[in-house]
Order: sequence, then C-alpha cells, then structure tokens
Amino acid sequence: MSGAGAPTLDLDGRGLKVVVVAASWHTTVMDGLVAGAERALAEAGVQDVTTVRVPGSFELPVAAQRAAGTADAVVALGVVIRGGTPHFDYVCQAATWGLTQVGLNTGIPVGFGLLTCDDEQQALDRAGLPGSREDKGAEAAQAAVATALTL
Ligand code: DLZ
Repeated sequence: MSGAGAPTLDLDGRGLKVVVVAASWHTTVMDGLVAGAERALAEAGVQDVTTVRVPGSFELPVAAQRAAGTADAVVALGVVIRGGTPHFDYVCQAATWGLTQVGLNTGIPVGFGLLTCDDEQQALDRAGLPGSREDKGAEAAQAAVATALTL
C-alpha cells in the first residue's frame, strides 16, 4: 500500500481462491496493473489465482459478480481516461457502483483497482510499471485478500 496514511498489511492468503477481473482498454497500463495484482497475490501466498479479461471497465461488475460465485475474493482492474464527452463519468460511475453492489450483494470482497484518470500519464504513474510511483493493481489485490481474511 502507498500514499499518506496507507496501512502496512502482513497477509497470509494460503488456501484462498482469488479471481482477477481485468478490462482491456489501455493495454500498457492494464498489463502493469494485472502484473502488480498477480505479483501481490503470489507474495501473499495465494496459489489459486485466475485472471479473466473483459473488454472495458463497464463490463467489470458483471464479470466480478460471476467470479464472486466461485472465489473468496475478487480483484477488479480497469483504466478509464477522460475524453471530450461525458462518457468518462458514466463509465466510472457505473463500474464503481456496480463493483460496490457486487461486494455488498455477495459478501465477497472486491478489491477496487479502477483508475479514473485525466490523461494517460496519470494512469502510467499508478500502473506498477518501471518508473511508476504507485502500484494500484497490487494495492487492490492486497485489500481484497486482507478483507477476505478478516470476514
Ligand atoms: C467506450 C469506452 C471508452 C470511450 N473509454 C474507455 C476507457 O477509457 N476505459 C475502459 O475500460 N473502457 C472504455 N470504453 C469501453 C466501455 O467500458 C465498454 O466496454 C463499452 O461501452 C461497451 O460496453
């Protein structure tokens, strides 16, 4: 975890089954987020990891809901970059609201790794790539595992 006030999590995720659901827009950033999540899950000892790709962030909630039926925790990853129309707001709101509903309705924790950025550089800074300041894929995975271990 990174950023002011972020907790340090000491995780033992052995025995957990985790599904990573990942959008496909903005390939370079998404590859960094997925790699970060998978790396964090391995470091937490999670051995049963499945990664599922969907087209865009709007499709993350339905994929997360399906995954929640089979997993102890779900990690949702996506990148939405602001364009010239209100589309950005609709996709961000729908994905955020949908992922929240999945967690509440199923009781399965959903790690929130959806980047909502003004431009590609903001996303690259958070993608866990060489030169990135932050690794939001790893953070979402750690949060999902920590919550699954707590519940
Ligand atoms: C259509 C669209 C646009 C313009 N931008 C993004 C984006 O920045 N990130 C993302 O994950 N998805 C984007 N999409 C696709 C939508 O999420 C969705 O896949 C389509 O509207 C089809 O349902």
